[in-house]
Amino acid sequence: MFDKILIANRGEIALRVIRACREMGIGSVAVHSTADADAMHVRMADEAICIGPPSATDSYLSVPAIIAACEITGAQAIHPGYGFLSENAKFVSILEDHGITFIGPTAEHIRIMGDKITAKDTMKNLGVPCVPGSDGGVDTVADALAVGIDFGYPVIVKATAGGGGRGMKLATSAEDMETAFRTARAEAKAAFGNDEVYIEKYLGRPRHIEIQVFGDGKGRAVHLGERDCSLQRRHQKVFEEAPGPAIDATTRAEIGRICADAVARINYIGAGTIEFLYEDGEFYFIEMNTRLQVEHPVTEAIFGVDLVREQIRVAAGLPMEFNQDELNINGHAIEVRLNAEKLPNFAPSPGTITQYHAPGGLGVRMDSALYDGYSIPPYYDSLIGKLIVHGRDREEAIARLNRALGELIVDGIETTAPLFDALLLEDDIHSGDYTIHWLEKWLETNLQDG
Ligand code: MV4
Repeated sequence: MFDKILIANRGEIALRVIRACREMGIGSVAVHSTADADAMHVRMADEAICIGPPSATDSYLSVPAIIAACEITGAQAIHPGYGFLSENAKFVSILEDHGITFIGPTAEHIRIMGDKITAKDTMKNLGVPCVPGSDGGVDTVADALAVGIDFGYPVIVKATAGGGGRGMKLATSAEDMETAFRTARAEAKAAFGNDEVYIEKYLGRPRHIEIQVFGDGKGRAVHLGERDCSLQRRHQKVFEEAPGPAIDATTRAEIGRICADAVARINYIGAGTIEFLYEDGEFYFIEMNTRLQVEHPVTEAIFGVDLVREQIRVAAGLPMEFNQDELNINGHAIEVRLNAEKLPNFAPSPGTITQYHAPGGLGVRMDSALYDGYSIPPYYDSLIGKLIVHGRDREEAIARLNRALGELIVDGIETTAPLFDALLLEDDIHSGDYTIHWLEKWLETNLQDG
């Protein structure tokens, strides 16, 4: 096992990894920008090193600075958290050259899943159901129009280098296609330096269901069920739950098995998430994320596993601590994301926290790096905390969420907490009856969202 792990991240996820290290008797090294000198992850880690100025490009994304920090502190492994360098294949191969272990998948797996055409082709060949559409990339308007005829409109043109909603264009009819195709290509070229696009049948009212998988890198893999992350605003998730209100045990076992088998066959190592659109009882693969996700705690809550601990174990060559038949769901969990943003327009709201009180009690987990007097810097993501509740069933989880939101105090800045108070008044939230479009529609009518 490693003696010391460097955490190449900040905020709540850095604390999450430091906590796992401490429970495992592993030393932790925080890295930070000059803007984060007073951040909680710096205080909580065993050691801390300043790696650069406020701009993430020159600090949390600086590969030379992070490798130097490993060499100075003697850290043998790096946990990347999410975002920043977590899905950067180049970074992973550079670490290999330096004899530093990356706590995550191989550079090759990151590369495969980072290119959405290759990812889809790989998953299709592994028996994972995919959205009907073009066979690989589409190079010309004529080919795009042919795909439109084959699959029927509407279709969606997606950048292979995109993902997470970046670089997509809808074509509702053949008349739309040329513009959608050319715009998608031009935007992809500008945003990613890669203009390759592919085309899919557009699904009109799906849910976003993602399957948590975990591999040991040696041909064994399990699934930990699904999360329903349909409640999103501008491709940012705001409310996530597990299990999914629309998924029954048989359906879960079936898609879970397909996903676990697929990642086992490629010797995938560590945590991964296979994203699907789910409509009319069918799953359609869209993307795979090769990292620990923000919303991983809802899965941890219902399965009673520590995903970060397991990531560290398999990275050190140890086996996973569970088999598929030991993984049973206990109850229901919900996560809401607290952002330093002002409603109704979700404008960034950095500033100094004059008072912070985290909710507690049975079935409540607050993952946050806030503290009284902390100044939220304006340079990074606006996520300031995740409130995760767990109950014996969905109804109890919702009651607990309502109760915990009542205990939460974050003064000095604006947060998205009031959004959740309002959502909990909605019948559709109580019944679990929502698709990927529910939240945006609700915001239009309820928050005069811009
Ligand atoms: C789609 C789709 C409908 N049909 N693909 C957006 C993010 C990216 N991961 C995939 N996305 C979508 N792909 C087909 N063939 C609708 C979306 C989509 C979406 C997906 C998940 C969660 C929220 C969303 C919001 C708008 C569009």
